[in-house]
Amino acid sequence: MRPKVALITGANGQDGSYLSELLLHKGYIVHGLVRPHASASAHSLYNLTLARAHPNFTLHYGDITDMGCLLGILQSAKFDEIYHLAGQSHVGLSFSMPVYTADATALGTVRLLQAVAQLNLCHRVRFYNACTSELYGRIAKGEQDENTRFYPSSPYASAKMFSYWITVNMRESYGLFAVNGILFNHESPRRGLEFVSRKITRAAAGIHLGGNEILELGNLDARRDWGDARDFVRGIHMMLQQDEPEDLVLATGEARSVREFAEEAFLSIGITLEWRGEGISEIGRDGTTERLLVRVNPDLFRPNDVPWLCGSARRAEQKLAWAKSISFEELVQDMVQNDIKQLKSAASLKAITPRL
Ligand code: GDR
Repeated sequence: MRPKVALITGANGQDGSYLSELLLHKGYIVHGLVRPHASASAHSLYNLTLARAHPNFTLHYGDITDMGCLLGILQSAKFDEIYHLAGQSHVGLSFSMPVYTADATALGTVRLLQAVAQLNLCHRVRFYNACTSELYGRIAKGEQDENTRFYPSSPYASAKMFSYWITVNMRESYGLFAVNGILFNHESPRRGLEFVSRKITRAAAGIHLGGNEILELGNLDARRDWGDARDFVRGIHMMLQQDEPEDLVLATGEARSVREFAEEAFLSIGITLEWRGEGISEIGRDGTTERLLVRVNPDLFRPNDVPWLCGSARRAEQKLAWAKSISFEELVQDMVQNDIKQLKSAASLKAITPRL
């Protein structure tokens, strides 16, 4: 039987790199689309290593804002599945780059879908669109699922809203097997350092190794449903194996605050944070030494932040037999331990380099 061929846009990101590995493991031929200037970032190294080491992985340099490039890639192989993960994915940054966010995240999706339609691939390929819990926005309360009202509260969420509906629209208009995965936050040791989870675990790791940094954070009270990216990537693949396309939520059903995330990360290295308000700052101290470890920086607050997100993945559990396998505590510990390892090897590299 011919192996399945998949295209992953944004293959250099956290999800793209795990998904590349998962599909290769399942015997797929995988093509990854990566922006040329993204290739220097740490997590894209996984893909560059893959590209060099795995005969079934092909790396394409290109951009989701370039229609010609998308048409060229879609014609370069007989794709069975397209996983569209590319876009500007930082919610905070989208407030200062709304036009670019719309171009990459909203128009990027319609460009790719239009390329699929133009090449008459609607009845050949299956299409996954990476959607987000941010669609529920600032009015979200209790648990959110596939039937909860959307209220996008950032340029990022508004762009994703468009990508959500254009995906539904292509499914209904042209019979494309297209699915929106509404994924709540999902983290891992490969998470970008610009997201709060990794920012926290990296700082905790540095402090554990004797660093004297102070971790600066924005809104400590925002609550998110934090799952593990490796669990979620399994779910993404399952979504394209459904008999009929259906948009599904992946989540853990547990909401924790940024403050709780920080507490858990520091606890994993034996530090209990004690929070004390001091003017506009809130300070977390190491209970034993009274050292200042965490400070609130008002500049890191977003113009509009989503206070609460907590998902119900009951439909995905039912339909796909998907289940999370990693707990919040295990995830945080894993991230901190990986950051400790990374920092140690970076330090040993630095120590070795001058002598080489
Ligand atoms: P989010 O993730 O916006 O939920 O989007 P992020 O980790 O950026 O923020 C989570 C919450 O933490 C608060 N916060 C901070 N955030 C960052 N980045 N840096 C800080 O210093 C900081 N301090 C507090 C934020 O205000 C927010 O409330 C992620 C992305 O991966 C999206 O692409 C994806 O769609 C959603 O998750 C699901």
